[in-house]
Amino acid sequence: MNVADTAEKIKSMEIRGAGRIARAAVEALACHAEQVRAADLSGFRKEMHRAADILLATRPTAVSLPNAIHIVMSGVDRAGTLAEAQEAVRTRAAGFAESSKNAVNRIAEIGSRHIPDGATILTHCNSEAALACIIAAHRQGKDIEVFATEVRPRNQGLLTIRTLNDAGIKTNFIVDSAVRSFIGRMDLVVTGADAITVNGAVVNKIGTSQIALAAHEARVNMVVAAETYKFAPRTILGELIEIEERDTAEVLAPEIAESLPHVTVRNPAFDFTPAEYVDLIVTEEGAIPPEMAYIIIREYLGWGISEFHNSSGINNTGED
Ligand code: RUB
Repeated sequence: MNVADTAEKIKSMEIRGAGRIARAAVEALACHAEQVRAADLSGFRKEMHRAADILLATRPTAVSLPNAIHIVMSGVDRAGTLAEAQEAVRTRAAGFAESSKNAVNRIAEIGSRHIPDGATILTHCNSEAALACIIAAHRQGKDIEVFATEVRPRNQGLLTIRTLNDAGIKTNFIVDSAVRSFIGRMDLVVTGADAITVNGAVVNKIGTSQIALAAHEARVNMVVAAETYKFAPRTILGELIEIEERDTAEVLAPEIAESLPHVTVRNPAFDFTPAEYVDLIVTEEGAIPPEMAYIIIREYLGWGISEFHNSSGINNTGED
């Protein structure tokens, strides 16, 4: 799919979820590289950066998006010839898509070991990585039951219960505000992540932090399933993860909102769960405590603090 269509679908959330957004973005870059008629390397770079910027501007929170684009664009920036740059986009985009799928499979394998036979699990939003763990545990023959939240305002819970139903997993569908009423019955909470900061805080769908708090109070383990490209390198420099505020019409019909001049509707799409409320992060490289986030950023994303010297952004680091 081309860059404009992909960007539109990401904005409108037809393509959503951090992993899927990242894969769609690199596929769009690969498609763009095929279509661009550039006379030379510098023209090609310019065109590719323009496309990357359009994709980067779609949604601000999921760090998988800039991380995936960085993987492809650093190949463009390092290439010595036009042909090398074109080849770099092809191989890096395909490589990212492949490793992203492998990462989810590996997370499923590792995460499912943390789900005991007979477990009741709460999940929130619609996370490919979290559901992969749950489905893998079910396929191993474990008798599990899931509680899935509705996820106001966009109701991603509907996607989750369809997937769980199709997998033949016993599932309960609850409104978001029912979490604390049921949390005492859970053995585990399993969610995904849009971003993980250097101090191990997990950014995920709005409501995740309330669930983590309820789980902490009830002494229920909170497990986050997240590929290493969900870790946010630039938080090493103190950069904050931007929490997307979406259209208020998702929350309240404009005609009602307009009739209430003293009411301001807010619609943040994500929140932060501090590391102290997260027991484990399951990555494709293994299950880690959130405090190990810096190591993941340095070892697996290849970004240490030195990466940032002479670097003003992902478009011009010139490094992998
Ligand atoms: C999706 C969401 C998911 C993470 C992880 O939010 O918060 O939990 O993106 O998903 P939205 P995955 O619906 O607003 O994109 O594991 O699939 O990457």
